Amino acid sequence: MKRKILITGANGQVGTKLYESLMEKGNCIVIASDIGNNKFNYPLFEQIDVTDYENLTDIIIKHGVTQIYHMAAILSSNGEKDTQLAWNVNMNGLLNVLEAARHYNINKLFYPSSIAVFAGPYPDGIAFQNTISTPSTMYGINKLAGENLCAYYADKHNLDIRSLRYPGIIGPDNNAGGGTTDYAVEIFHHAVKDSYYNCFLSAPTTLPMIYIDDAIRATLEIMKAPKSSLSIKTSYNLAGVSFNPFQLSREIKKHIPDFRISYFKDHRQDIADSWPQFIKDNEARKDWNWKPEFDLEKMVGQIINIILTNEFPKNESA
Ligand code: VAH
Repeated sequence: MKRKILITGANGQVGTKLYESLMEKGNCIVIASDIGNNKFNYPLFEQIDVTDYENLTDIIIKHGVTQIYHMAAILSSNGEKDTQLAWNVNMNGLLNVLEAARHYNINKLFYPSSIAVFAGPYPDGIAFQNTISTPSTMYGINKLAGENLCAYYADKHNLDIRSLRYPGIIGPDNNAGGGTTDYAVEIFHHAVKDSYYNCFLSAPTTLPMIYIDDAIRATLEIMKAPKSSLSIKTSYNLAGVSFNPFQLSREIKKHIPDFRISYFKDHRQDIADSWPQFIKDNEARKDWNWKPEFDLEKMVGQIINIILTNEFPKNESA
């Protein structure tokens, strides 16, 4: 029988790409959902507010959902602007998804965590899988609590829940929103359009990042991995490539020589300063053979090429 997959937050940066990749893989029916409207004209779409349990379960029953990728969240920057909203969506929304999973036989669930669960400073800026974390943003607190809530439900209710601590996700679609790492998405569209970008983080702010194709592949790989091979019950560290705005701008200049960048820090600098610069993902590499394919040079080349050839389908202008 075909898997019936529900994606919450399908209008988001990761949700849109996840939908495409699942459809490409085939042999499944994918229901896109979001609190917003069907802005990407998904063939199968439902408007879901994950904080509304009845709304969520009505859709799960209607479509006979068997798997959920729970991507709906309020990210780090927006979470600091409205902590009540962040708690409600990130915690009550997750609780609703977990309760629905146990009551409606969802046989596999993906929960996106984040390197935001860490708050340094760390020796050499490195966070390991079991580094003690005391997150200093509402989003990071939510994601760390969410990891443990998922582990609790997996244990108490025999749910199969897989989770990754995503770094900052970078791709050609200009639809990142509300995050601290959004600069590394916006910069490309400004570079192509104006050859100039005013960055809200300082030049040397190194953060763990990952190209969206790597992030999606990691997601599908961990969902496919044999459960017996997974030793981490909360969420796996995932590393792509770490870089800072200066290094990114230097790589962009190889493609757009007259590109200029200026730096004007805003509230997101404090958030970025609380995060590690580097992630060790040894457990992901050991348990399910994770390995990133995109370094900074390959990532920048691919993104600029896609933007210049206008292949990106889901963008407002920069
Ligand atoms: C954010 N893009 O900036 C997200 C991510 C590690 C960063 O969690 O909030």
